[in-house]
Amino acid sequence: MEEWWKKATVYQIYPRSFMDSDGDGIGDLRGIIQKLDYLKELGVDILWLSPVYDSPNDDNGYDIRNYHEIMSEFGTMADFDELLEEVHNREMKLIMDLVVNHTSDEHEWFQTKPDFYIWRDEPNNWRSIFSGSAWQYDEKRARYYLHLFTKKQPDLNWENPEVREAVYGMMRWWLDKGIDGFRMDVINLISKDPLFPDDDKGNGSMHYMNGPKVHEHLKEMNEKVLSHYDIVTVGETPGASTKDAVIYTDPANKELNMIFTFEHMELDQAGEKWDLKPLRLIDLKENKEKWQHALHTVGWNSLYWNNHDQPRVVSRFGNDKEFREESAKMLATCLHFMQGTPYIYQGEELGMTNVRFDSIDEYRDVETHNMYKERIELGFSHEDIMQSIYAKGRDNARTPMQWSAEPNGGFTTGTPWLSVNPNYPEINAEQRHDVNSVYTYYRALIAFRKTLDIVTTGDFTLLYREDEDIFAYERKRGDDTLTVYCNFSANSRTLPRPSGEFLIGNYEPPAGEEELELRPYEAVAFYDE
Ligand code: TEU
Repeated sequence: MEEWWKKATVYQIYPRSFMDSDGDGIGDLRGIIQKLDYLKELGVDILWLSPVYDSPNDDNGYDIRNYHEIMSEFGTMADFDELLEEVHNREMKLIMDLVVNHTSDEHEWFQTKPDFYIWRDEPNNWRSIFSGSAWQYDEKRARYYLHLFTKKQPDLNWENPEVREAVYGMMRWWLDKGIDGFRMDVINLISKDPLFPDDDKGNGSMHYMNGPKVHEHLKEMNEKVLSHYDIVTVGETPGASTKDAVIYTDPANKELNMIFTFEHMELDQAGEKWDLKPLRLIDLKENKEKWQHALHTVGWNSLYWNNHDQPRVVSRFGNDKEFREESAKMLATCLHFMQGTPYIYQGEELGMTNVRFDSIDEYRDVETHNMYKERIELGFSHEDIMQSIYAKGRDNARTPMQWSAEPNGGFTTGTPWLSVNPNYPEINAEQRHDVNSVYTYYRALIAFRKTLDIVTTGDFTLLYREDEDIFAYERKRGDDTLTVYCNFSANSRTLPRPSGEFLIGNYEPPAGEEELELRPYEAVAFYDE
């Protein structure tokens, strides 16, 4: 089948925070429909919806109660069908989040089919990714069930063939509706070591990340479901190495089209994600280079800085104070000219930033609250914990989309479920009318990907490897060269001017024939045909 997703750009929508059409403070499907022209104008090809299924929302929809119903706050199945039709009318595609490592404990399966889940008489020492033990005692069954995430997200037992058939049936049901693919939530956690050994060095993850039967299960899923449709699949795979990625994405293996690596999201963490450490640009460069090389001509990369679980990249790797617009555009340039399919997370195209609420009560995320309680008990100070939340908390990404300078950023006429970032009067989507805005810049980058084949097919060479401020690389295809220079610092720097024509940059085109001065957070791309 044609690999149309290689030239595509994906836009991730977190429906709860995208657009509220009915004033209840929660984003919804009709709100998304209202904004489809905005997305079409941006030029993105594929929309990925975070979960919209019926859910008690312990983890904002990643705890599914019924895979065949729409969450009531988001609308109805009729709204969904209309959304899908309107997306297709605009020649875009729609992919859904597939959450099948676990369900909600309120799913009918958990109530009536205990064999669908994982039970033990005694817990082992594995830890939940969201704090505490990964095992919860169930009074009714007098046994412990496994939950790698919250207590309300029991893990499915993929060893049971009935579980697999039930999941495949559900997937076919959505694909037959005409959706264009899946983003598969923690799909590399579905196979656990059947001995459930204690983990004396870690939290247990080595016994379930990329586990013993994960490739067997994915091949079966591909054969029985995916291969029958012209779709795109991306696996979310924390802890996957480049070696794992080759196995998941090499088309000869018939598993997935691409995966999300987490390695570049862990370079600014010391121990757990909450233990902060500054990013060394050299580490980021080495890491991106490794992934570019490992999958070139073998598999396929996904490219991302942001999603609903990560802080805003302009606050994280850029400079959201003095150089917000410059650094937002620089980061986009750096990512979008690499090989792979880029993912833009809602608001990234506006240069939206992290948020700092004074009180823990203003936060909504279950991971943040669990960590807060745990660390207070461990003796961390409130101030220290808040610093971690400001830097890494998931609600940084989840504050509502900033559409305009109207109250609540034009997101809702009611009270938003999570406060809007107070900077909405300056940072909002009205910037799309400004030719120099972050939005307009993203639009141009998205368009280049469609017209310049070298972006999709060219090979990758890292330049100035030892430089601590400059991320520079070359893409080559035949005699053509695309050169990208990105300044990750507020210092000006002078480098030899690359050959070819100036293609795009985040300042006025640079002067100088031999040399090129890179201004603070400047990015430039040159194309030599
Ligand atoms: O996230 C999986 C994952 O590994 C997370 O632990 C991620 O590393 C963490 O959120 C970072 O703080 C997926 C979803 O993207 C996330 O929203 C869900 O909460 C989680 O699975 C459970 O479904």
